[in-house]
Amino acid sequence: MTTMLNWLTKRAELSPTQDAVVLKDGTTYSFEQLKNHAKHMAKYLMDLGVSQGDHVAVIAKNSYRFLITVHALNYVGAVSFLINTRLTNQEIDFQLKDGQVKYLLFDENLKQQISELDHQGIQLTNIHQCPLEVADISQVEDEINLNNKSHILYTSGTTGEPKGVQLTYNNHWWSANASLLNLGLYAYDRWLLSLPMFHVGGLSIVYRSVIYGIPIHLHETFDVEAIHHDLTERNVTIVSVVTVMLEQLLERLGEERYPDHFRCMLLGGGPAPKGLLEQAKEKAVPVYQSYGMTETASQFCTLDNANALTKIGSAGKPLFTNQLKIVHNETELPPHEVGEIVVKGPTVTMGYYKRDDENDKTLQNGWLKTGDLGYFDDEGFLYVVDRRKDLVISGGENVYPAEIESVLKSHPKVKDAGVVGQSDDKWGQVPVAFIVPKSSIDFVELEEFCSSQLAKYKVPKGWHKIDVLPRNASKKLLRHQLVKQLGE
Ligand code: S0N
Ligand code: AMP
Ligand code: MG
Ligand code: MG
Ligand code: MG
Repeated sequence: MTTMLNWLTKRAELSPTQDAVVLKDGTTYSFEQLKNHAKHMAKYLMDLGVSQGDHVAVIAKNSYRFLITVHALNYVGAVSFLINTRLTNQEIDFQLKDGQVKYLLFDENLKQQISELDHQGIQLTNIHQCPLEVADISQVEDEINLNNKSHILYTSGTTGEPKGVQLTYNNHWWSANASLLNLGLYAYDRWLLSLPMFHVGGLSIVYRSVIYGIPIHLHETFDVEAIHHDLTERNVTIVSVVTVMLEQLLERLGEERYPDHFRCMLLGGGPAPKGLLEQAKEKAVPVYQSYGMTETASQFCTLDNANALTKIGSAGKPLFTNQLKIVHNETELPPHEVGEIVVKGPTVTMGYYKRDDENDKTLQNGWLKTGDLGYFDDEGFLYVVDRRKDLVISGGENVYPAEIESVLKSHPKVKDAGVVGQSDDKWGQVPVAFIVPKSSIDFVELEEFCSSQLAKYKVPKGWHKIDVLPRNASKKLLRHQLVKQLGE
């Protein structure tokens, strides 16, 4: 068992007056203030009965309160389920049940939606109503056990059923340190957080901030103008983005240039078109392309800026703590041969919650089979060529065709359905559906049917009628043939 002081406690001891957070309106909170707020919230939650190891869901958009909540739950020692606010109630209900959640903490602004959830047996708490002062917080535990679970974050699965990725403090600790050993640290660093904190891309910035002792510029929404302002006027040095954000920021930048102290645009969550990376290069924007996933607690490989020009399209090398191999038929492949990306290291998940079969298949001797395909070049730089089975990424959000197909097939007028990704100028890719109807069918009706059950970004954006879906002898859907029909 390895214990440490809670990272926020330690940070507040080392740098109490340093800014922990800068909000869009300029309000700042120091690490000492953030610690006190988080401890008060922890005490309040403990008084409600929340205990160490309890499963606690949080449904919130980015805000200072959400940040406090993340730290408060660490002080309690609870296992936090950070839930994507774009999901429908049906999708959220699944996670609450599957995760055996006992408490649900929610954002004031989402009150209406929360009231419609199936929250039987789950205690609800409005995070904006937790008092942040006065209580005696001396009893709040300051030590963390690095082997304990801190989060369970759901990702959809190839079979259509979402599964919870279990992350420990150890995973976050090593992730923050692996990033540090690659990007380095300056006393004046400031990390802009506009990615949602319910995904690991946003969450990992929360931990980097307390471990490194640098401020987060916390944005509640993706507001291009406000981010541009922070990058050009407020001394931000690093920002994490997905492709669609990079695209919009470059457009806003126009002929301007970011100041010299802006040193890293960390790009993750999916592939980026070469043209966009070249455009960034022309504008002298220091893009660091990365490869990572929820299962690796954020970036696993990152292309440093020194190689950004010569290795365009590569996701770099595995970070210091990490090992990666390319495998086919249990054999490790030499450079330039494409195979499955298999990863090992202290940031890799211990497995999916309650999915023993899946864990036996994907996690062996610490090596995680990602399902993604890639190759190394002669110098050990990784190129990701295809994503885990059929995954469509729309604006950094994952869309699994199987999940949408199972909803479509449950509609009484649908005999069979196939979903694939189609290139999209704005989102990178969007899902489109091929439908074999049972009887005469109206796509508007199907669209509404999907919207009632699936997050908006998962609802097909294109619809095609088809007589029969291409399947192989064992009835497996041949999605690449559908993709061909789209002329992709
Ligand atoms: C791109 C975002 C910000 C777009 O959201 P925006 O502009 O706020 O949209 P809204 O105003 O809410 O809605 C407008 C309309 O757009 C639709 N919509 C919104 N998002 C999408 C989407 N993704 N796809 C399709 N449609 C979308 C809305 O439904 C609405 O529609 P209408 O008008 O019809 O009602 C937002 O999508 C966003 O935040 N995306 C990023 C999500 C994310 O965090 N992805 C990363 C996940 N991966 C990881 O966390 C692991 C990798 C990682 O750790 C990492 C990632 C990036 C950078 C660094 C790292 C790292 O390793 O550290
Ligand atoms: P998530 O857990 O939601 O971040 O999804 C992770 C998945 O995104 C990975 O398994 C990959 O399929 C995909 N992905 C991440 N980084 C890249 C990249 N650089 N290029 C292509 N796909 C990526
Ligand atoms: Mg709803
Ligand atoms: Mg918007
Ligand atoms: Mg995702």
